[in-house]
Amino acid sequence: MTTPDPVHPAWLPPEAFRAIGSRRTLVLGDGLLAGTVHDEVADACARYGGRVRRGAEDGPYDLVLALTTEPLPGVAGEVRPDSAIGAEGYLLARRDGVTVVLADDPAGLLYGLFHVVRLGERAFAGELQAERHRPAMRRRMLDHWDNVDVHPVMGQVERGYAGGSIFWRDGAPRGDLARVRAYGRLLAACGVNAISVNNVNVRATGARLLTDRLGDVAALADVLRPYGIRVHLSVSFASPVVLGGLPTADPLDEGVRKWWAGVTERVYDTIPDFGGYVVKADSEGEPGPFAYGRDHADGANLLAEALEPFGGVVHWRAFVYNHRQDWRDRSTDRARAAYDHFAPLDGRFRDNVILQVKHGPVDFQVREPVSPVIAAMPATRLAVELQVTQEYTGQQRHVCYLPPMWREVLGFRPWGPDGTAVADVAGGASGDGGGLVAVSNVGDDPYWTGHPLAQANLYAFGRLAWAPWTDPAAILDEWIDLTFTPTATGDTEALRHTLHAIMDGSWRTYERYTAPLGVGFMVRPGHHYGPDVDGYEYTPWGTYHFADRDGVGVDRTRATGTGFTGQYPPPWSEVYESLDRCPDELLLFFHHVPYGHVLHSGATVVQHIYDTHFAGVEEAIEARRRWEEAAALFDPSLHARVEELLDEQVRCAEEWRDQINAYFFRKSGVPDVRGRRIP
Ligand code: GCV
Repeated sequence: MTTPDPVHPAWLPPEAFRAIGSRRTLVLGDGLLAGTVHDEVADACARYGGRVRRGAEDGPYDLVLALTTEPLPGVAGEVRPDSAIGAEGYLLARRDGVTVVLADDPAGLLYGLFHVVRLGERAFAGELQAERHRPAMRRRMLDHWDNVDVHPVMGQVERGYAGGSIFWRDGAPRGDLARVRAYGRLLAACGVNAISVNNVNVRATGARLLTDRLGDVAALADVLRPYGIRVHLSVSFASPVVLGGLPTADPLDEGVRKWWAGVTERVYDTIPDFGGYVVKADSEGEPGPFAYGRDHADGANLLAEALEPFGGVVHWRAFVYNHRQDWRDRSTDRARAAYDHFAPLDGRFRDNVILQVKHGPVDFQVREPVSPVIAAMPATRLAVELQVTQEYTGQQRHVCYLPPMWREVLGFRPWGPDGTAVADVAGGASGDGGGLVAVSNVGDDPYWTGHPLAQANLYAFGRLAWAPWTDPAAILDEWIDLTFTPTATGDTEALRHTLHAIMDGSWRTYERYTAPLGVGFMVRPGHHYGPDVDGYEYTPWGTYHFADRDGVGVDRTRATGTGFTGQYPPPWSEVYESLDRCPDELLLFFHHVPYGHVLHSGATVVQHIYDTHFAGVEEAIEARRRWEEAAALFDPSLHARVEELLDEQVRCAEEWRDQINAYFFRKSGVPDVRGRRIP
């Protein structure tokens, strides 16, 4: 593969700071993050000839970035608001030739600075009425599934498609803190303010990060702190036993409570702004409270109690299901599991527990309904978990711009059109909800994300966590402008056109050539890349499609199936229950239907399968053509890398098309009405 030299700057190339760097800037305010703002501007000025001052001095200035606690000179004083701007927020205005960013706290100044970076020259033109910006989610977090030791099957990064970890290598810190700092800077620029630094499947050395290897975590926290990013740690529920030598990890045992309290106190002695713990318990073999006859509220509250004196939180994952199922037992339904385990516990979690719920009821498939847990726990703080790493969406070998899917999830209204949206549940009524969390897609690859265009997913996650109602195409524009400005040829419009043509619809393209109509999981077992229709069909993991010679899909109705539809409030409990009203794209998630069933689109199920698979491949081929045609617009090594990956995408899409179409043709015996060749 072609590689850039050295690490790709992603959405913060030096040119992104040209407009600021050529101007006169005043930074007013104390504290670490205000210092970061000053240093960012100073670096830009050193490159582009502007100047920056810190502390009141005579102007004139083109840009003033100031805390509202400071005496504000000139225009900054004039635009000072009467009411609080709020945590991490900022006010942006331009008057009489001066651009002003005001914030109540230094984090707000930092986010305001990056807003000015996004605007570029536009930040210094005309007038701008004061605009207030505040994050919709207080917590905007990335989880790293980075193993500290190399796992024999999962490697250094579980479900990582961008090389090794930027934090760990072979059981030790990787030691490249400059890279970690650069990562923190990129995250701050898109609005992320927390990361957890090790895999939720906590193993060997990963577990010890909590105790004797805590210094390794502190080193990461030190370089991320100047960018407003708090560090969290995945911990093993069995830690009192495996690290502390206690005979039990029972959450109601006094010795266990004391152990967690002591360990947590030491964590905060070392890392005073530590964010908290992330826990995967009683899930896919990880230890948890069930071993002691306790439930998830008992387990989560144990850790929450230890964290509470220090303001820390526990992210307790709701990804709990039976992974030892028997396909013959049609009453056990993996989709039901999270709700069945957690909904009855609503109201029992301490205030500093955040229940982290995957956005769909199964596992990050290309299409799933929104998890019913999100609407079932009004007395619990919920975080919604997304997957930026493309485990089931092309593994960063395929272009798959995910924000259109995330935007649908965040905009979904579980209680119907007049009810609250998922984004509001995660944001919380008083702004203190659990927020948005995602599994990171970053590794030590020179482009950060393996596929250079997968950078856009990371950028967009942060932007949607800040402002969930933003149009994904507008976020893509931001990312394009920052990342590719100026273009190799100066033809920005053509470049923008090319990337929109390839990326805007790429999630739907991926859906078309992979598993149809929401049925999910037709991937190869284990690594999950490429098609294998029956790969999981008879395994214990509980991810079945039930295709036979007559039909396909999972009957999750109350009338005749697993009853999963009953986990939704109305109107969705009724919409999903009804064969007539269920949206086409989720039909096979909720219903088992004959191949001749006619969709709202007018096509039969089996014809829809054929049509979408042929169309999806055509779209992938067209994306490759567009990319080839645009060679002159991009840096040659980036262009070459994406071109190789698009070849693989087309190959893999054809493989999906042929396997899926052949499978359903052979099962159903129904020929394609258009007479195309099906192997
Ligand atoms: C970290 C899926 C993935 C696992 C992952 C798990 C989880 O099952 O395949 O690799 O484990 O989700 O979210 O915990």
